[in-house]
Amino acid sequence: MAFAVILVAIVIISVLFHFLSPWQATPLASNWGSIDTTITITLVITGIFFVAIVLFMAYCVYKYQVIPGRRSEYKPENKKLEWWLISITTLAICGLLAPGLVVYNDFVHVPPNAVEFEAVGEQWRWSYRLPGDDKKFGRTSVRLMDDRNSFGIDPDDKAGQDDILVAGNQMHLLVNQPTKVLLRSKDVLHDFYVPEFRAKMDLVPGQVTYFWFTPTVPGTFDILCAEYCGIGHYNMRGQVVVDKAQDYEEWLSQQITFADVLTGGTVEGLVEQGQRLAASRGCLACHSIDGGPSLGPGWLNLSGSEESLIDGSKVLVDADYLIESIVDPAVKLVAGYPPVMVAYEFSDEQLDSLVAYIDSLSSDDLSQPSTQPTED
Ligand SMILES: [Cu+2]
Repeated sequence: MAFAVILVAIVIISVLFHFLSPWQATPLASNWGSIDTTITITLVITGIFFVAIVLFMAYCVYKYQVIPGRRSEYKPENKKLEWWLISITTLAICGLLAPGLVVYNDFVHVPPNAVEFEAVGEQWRWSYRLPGDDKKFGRTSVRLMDDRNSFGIDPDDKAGQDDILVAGNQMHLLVNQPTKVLLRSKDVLHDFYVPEFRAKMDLVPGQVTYFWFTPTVPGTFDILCAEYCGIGHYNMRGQVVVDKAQDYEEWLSQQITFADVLTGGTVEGLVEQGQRLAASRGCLACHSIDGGPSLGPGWLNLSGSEESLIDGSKVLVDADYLIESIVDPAVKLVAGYPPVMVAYEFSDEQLDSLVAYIDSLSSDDLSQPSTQPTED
């Protein structure tokens, strides 16, 4: 009897939790209301089955409890009951599968007026490319990837010259513009997910995957990696900023093309070089620059401070210490952080630029005024 009561209580609490829970989906900001409908259909069908099966169990536990002297009946087959069960289950499974197939068909059939952008994932950051005026992406190859060409664009392909390479982890999109996103991974499986758009797709090394959506609400939305991809996975965040036309054009005019990068048209100082390097080599996945929590020591006001090491000693953070920590991170381990950083290989010039960038994030550093990263 007690077990039957517990089963009924589980049903009541589950249903109440579903309706009263504060963890509901965020407001929809794309055209994919049909994905919400599919999820609702799935929840209703599985919900009805859950309630019916658990209540039936409770009924049986109560009705058929052990009574001395009562014997169970032997009924090897019940054709009528079997047909009922097969029919209802078949209908329910069709109801679960069919709407998903219809919506997925829409999801991968891109409308002809869609514009394209590319999102590239790697441990543990996002970067983005636009096709430029010719609306065609340049060819890419993993063999061509290096610090200056992190997308691996073929310099001999004319279509790649005007490709726009977005600096930083923020991508801007035009509101109400159907948009196709092409996805590439440089290392392991990742997954591009913007919860407000309801849309997500895996990034598979060696393949280009895609889907489309129309952002319908201006604003800033987080891009999450929704496929576990290593220790920095939780921090693999990007942002989509959905702009109205004027803001979008203004942002677009500030971006650089692949040709600019090739010709060194954007002459950058040591700090800017370090900032680009830190972003392109994934340093910022584990080192915050805004004082927020991170997997490794944050870089805000790091230079000139004192760090406590795991052996209890202290060390002054200067250029020598920073360089040593980059090329041989196991030598001096800072207390309170897991020893997960691997050794990095950089040229002397690159190391100097990284140190200059870290220095520039310290407020008492007077030699590099106004070089804070302009992230908004
Ligand atoms: Cu990832």
